[in-house]
Amino acid sequence: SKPIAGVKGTFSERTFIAIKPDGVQRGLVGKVISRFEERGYKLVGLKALAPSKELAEKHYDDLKARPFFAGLVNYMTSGTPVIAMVWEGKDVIKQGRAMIGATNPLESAPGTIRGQYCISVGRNIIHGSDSFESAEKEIGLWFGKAGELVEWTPANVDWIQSDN
Ligand code: IDP
Ligand code: MG
Repeated sequence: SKPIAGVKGTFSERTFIAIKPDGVQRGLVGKVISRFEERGYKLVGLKALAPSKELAEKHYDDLKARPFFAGLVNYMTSGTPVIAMVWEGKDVIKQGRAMIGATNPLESAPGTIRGQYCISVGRNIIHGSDSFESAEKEIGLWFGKAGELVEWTPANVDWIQSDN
């Protein structure tokens, strides 16, 4: 069966995108979803959850030695939900990162999600997987249970996908 993050470089490639608690509190969920929808990406998984400390720590495991790690985990586990999503489509991992913008919103290009909606690295409203390997890990972590992702074909698929 295909990898949980789809097949890299094809229309089945998948990425993990999460709207962080500040994005939810600030009412930006719809705007973020619209950007991915309007680009032509397909939503295959979506849920609201207040992540446990264990989940937040596993998600950011690569940053555990950084001085901001404890604050980052507290921010993610505030009790406000995170909106966890899986988006699918060609080059969605790299394009998703480009749409999100630089980690520090003050360095994010205007017009990117962070460049439009935030000004603090510690309140940068959104997460996106940074590589195929990260997407596999993160989708597995947040959508590990069978049946949480949906295989479907948008009615407008031929108006979005073409190999020529
Ligand atoms: P990314 O979210 O753009 O992939 P990472 O370097 O993976 O950036 O960092 C993960 C998250 O940790 C950032 O999105 C941000 O919320 C937080 N973070 C990163 N650097 C800092 C910092 O210097 N101070 C506070 N929080 C930070
Ligand atoms: Mg990262």
